[in-house]
Amino acid sequence: MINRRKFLAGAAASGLTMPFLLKASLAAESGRPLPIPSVVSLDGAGNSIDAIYGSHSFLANGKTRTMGYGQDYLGPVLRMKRGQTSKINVGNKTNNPITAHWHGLHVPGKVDGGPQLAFGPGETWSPELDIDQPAATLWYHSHVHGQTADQVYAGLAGMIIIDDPGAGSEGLPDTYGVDDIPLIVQDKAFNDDASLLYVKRGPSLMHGFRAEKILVNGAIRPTASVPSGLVRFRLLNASNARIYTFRFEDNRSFHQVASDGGLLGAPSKMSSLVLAPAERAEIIVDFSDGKAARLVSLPDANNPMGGGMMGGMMSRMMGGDTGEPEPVTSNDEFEIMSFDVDQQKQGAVQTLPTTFASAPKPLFDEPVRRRRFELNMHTSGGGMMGNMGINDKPMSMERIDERVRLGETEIWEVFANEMEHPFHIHGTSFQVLSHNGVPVDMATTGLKDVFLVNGIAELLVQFNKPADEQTPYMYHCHILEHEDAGMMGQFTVA
Ligand SMILES: [Cu+2]
Repeated sequence: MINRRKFLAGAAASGLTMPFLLKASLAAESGRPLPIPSVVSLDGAGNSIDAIYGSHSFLANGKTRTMGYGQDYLGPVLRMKRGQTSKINVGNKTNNPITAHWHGLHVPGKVDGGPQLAFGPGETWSPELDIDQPAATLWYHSHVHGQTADQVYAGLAGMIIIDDPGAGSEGLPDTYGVDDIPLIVQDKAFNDDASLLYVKRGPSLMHGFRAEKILVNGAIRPTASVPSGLVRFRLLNASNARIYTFRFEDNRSFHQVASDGGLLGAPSKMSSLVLAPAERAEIIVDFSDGKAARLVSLPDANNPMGGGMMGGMMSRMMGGDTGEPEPVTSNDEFEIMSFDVDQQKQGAVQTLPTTFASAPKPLFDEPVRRRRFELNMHTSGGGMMGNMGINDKPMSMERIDERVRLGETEIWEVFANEMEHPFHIHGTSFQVLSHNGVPVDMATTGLKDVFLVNGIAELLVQFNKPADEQTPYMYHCHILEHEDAGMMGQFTVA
């Protein structure tokens, strides 16, 4: 079988893509030092971040108009402490409604930042967030219905770190920016004038928008300098649609220590890691051998039209598709970023802990109910290019789809056919019971708030915070083009 990657490589060799000179000049964009986002600790009052338009230098030859929370592109890392109330004022200095949704945070619907909480230009939203969950890596992003994909792509997103003062560091590297490093991974495309290229039609609507340039913390394929020893990376897939399959080019193993909802009970050894949009994973990588390393990813084959040459050709014929990142390995993997080891800097942690006592435990009761969610690429009544939806209904801001009882445990069955969909639920963390009938081990998966469904997944859920009809929670596909096209529903908790 000729796969799409090889077809594209062939096309490049025959001169069908961009001219060589342009390509050579673009190479200078990569290899810049990894930017480390600034940190805002929300442990007092008076913290403000405004959503703004910015101008950001992604490329060597021009500035790009972007959006950000309090900065040109993306936002600061927000640190919140378990047991405290985080207060923040989010201003809107853009020309459109925005929100700030705290993805993964267990807070009531009225402060969750979902689509019903959109606020207009010139307005300020000041939620108070009671932090009541284990240490974890979360994120925040705008969530305006129909505009989420555009606004997140432009830069309205950032990382959240929940600290648990009662649990301490658990023996893990925890010096921010030194051996505890956020990695916000995204893909982008640019027009010739350096403006962001974004399309939401054709294949970029059907499989989600994927692009050829890989950014980490807002820099194209950067290089990080790391100490000799164990380094913790907080990986966040903040891409609109791309699913990554990460691996180190030298095949070194690493350990996953945390998932969406916080620490695993023990480190889980692996040599590759799949991360769907909105998922997080904390991994520990051993750099004590002093060797430089490169993080790569397999191409994303999640495509309703199937992979292979026909899929690629169909995509091109329909328009609205962009290029794929340039492969750098014989497996067609592309580069995410690289790492140099600073031998002068000895890492603070040299030995991996064996267990994590503060890892969240599943605290679910016997499930009292099952609900079924079928993710639809087309809903009936909408014609050939009809809206996407869930249970044959496109998202409506005027309709409450489900009513859940506070504190009751349920099983949610999520069905995804045609392609894989990362299913996200607001307001809680859930346990994955099974995927296509095969039990899923929580020891390796952890508590989740996004799960990449390919077939049938059973999720054990319980909601312990309320959400009323005015400010319901959402469940939705986190391929943002699908979400905006209607693959989302609203539910109350009371
Ligand atoms: Cu989807």
